[in-house]
Amino acid sequence: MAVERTFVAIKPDGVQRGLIGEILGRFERKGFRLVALKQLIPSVEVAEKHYGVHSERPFFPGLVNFITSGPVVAMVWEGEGVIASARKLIGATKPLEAEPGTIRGDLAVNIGRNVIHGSDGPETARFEIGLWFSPTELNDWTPSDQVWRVEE
Ligand code: DAT
Ligand code: MG
Repeated sequence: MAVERTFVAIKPDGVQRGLIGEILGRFERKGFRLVALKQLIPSVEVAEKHYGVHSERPFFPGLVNFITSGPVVAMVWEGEGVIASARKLIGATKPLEAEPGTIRGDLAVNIGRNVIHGSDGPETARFEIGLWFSPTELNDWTPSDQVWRVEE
């Protein structure tokens, strides 16, 4: 399985509800590597590009309004198969359909307040990492205990 990078963001509801530590901890404990992290209030321009595929949907204006309403914690996580695995950790888009044990399954009830975003594939991951981060914000590093997570 290839080492990949994915874009993950804790949405304003997750930040406001004090869930940053809880969510970061789940990715850390799983064994993925944090290669970028920042808190920002996204511009409307970034939000509209980020959710561009949904621009014709009726919920789009509300979604952009919500995502720009306060601080977001933007991250890039790295690891084997991290793109699909992060989506599993996050759970289904509708929190009431998300399995217990997933972030949305454990921590959310409403589709419009589902706490977290994760890229849905390799193309999206590349696009979203480039949209939210400059290359100099991404840190290449190897955790000192990596040998206990990954077979060489
Ligand atoms: P995901 O965030 O799981 O990738 P998505 O890409 O289909 O889901 O939609 C992006 C976000 O838009 C989603 O997290 C919440 C919001 N959204 C999606 N469908 C919606 C709907 N029917 N009503 C309100 N918000 C919706
Ligand atoms: Mg999506």
